[in-house]
Amino acid sequence: MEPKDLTTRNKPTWCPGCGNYGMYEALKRALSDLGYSKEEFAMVWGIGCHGNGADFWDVQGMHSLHGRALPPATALSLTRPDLKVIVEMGDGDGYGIGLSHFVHSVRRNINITAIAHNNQIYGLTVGQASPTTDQFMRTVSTPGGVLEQPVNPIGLALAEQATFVARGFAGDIPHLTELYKQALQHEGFALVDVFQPCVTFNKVNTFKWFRERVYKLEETDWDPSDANAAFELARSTFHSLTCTPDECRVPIGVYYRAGEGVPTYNSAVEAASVPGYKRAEEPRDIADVVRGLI
Ligand SMILES: Cc1ncc(C[n+]2csc(CCOP(=O)(O)OP(=O)(O)O)c2C)c(N)n1
Ligand code: SF4
Ligand SMILES: [Mg+2]
Repeated sequence: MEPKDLTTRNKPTWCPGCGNYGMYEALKRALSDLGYSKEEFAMVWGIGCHGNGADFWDVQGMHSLHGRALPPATALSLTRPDLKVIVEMGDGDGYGIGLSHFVHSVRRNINITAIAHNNQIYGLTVGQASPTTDQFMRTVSTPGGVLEQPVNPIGLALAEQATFVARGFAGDIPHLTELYKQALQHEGFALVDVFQPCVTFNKVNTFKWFRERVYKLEETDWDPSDANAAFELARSTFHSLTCTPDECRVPIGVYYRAGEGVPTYNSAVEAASVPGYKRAEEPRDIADVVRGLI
């Protein structure tokens, strides 16, 4: 399967220069490089500009509701363990209305690769503040500037014992491709939060803004097996609206990868492999249970 085999005849409707192009190109390359066939994976999208990718990908899957990509993906992951399930979500979608699904999916360690198109704005609905918009940024919904601090998705995932957490940048397709490959090979919940500049509605966090600030963790002495260090990194490198390239550096790469053997929700459902878990001997009729209660 070549990257071009994953493309429908529909012409993408994204704005010229949108970060979604780079993100989807990287994912196509990653799937092709790993030798997937179309029968071996499925994709679930939320609603947003990122979600319009559903029209441009020739794959099996589902274009779900705003904020609700993870629940149907969870069902798919549990009922079709033979599939690699990939979720594409937006920052408004996955970290706003869908935040609880995100947190619970992480703590369950459900076997899903979740990719966040983090453009720090509501793109599709024309430029309102999202949960990851920089504090004090003016948007159409926050004319005086955003008052509250943004959600920190990397920190949040790590606080919930995530087993794979990475961050990418849509402006570096080869690097992002490698991150996707690692995430897709991970057994359990893998988060790849990707800075995806929205060239139309986010005039602050632009390609240039990120190019001046990103650096690659693997080019440092970073140890991705240290969850506490990853959490500290997520907190200390949280960028703000006004920080200069000297003041804030933005790490991209794998923040944390757990060692092998952490049970997934999928393996728990399969029982036995989780110490201490005991499956009910016989399935009980729900009517009997209710009768026992009254
Ligand atoms: C339940 C529900 N609430 C609100 C909307 C309207 N809506 C559609 S997309 C969107 C925000 C999109 O922002 P984001 O998730 O960041 O995606 P982007 O467009 O930036 O890729 C909203 C509020 C909706 N479709 N459904
Ligand atoms: S509005 Fe922003 S996120 Fe949406 S297609 Fe245009 S540039 Fe991309
Ligand atoms: Mg967005």
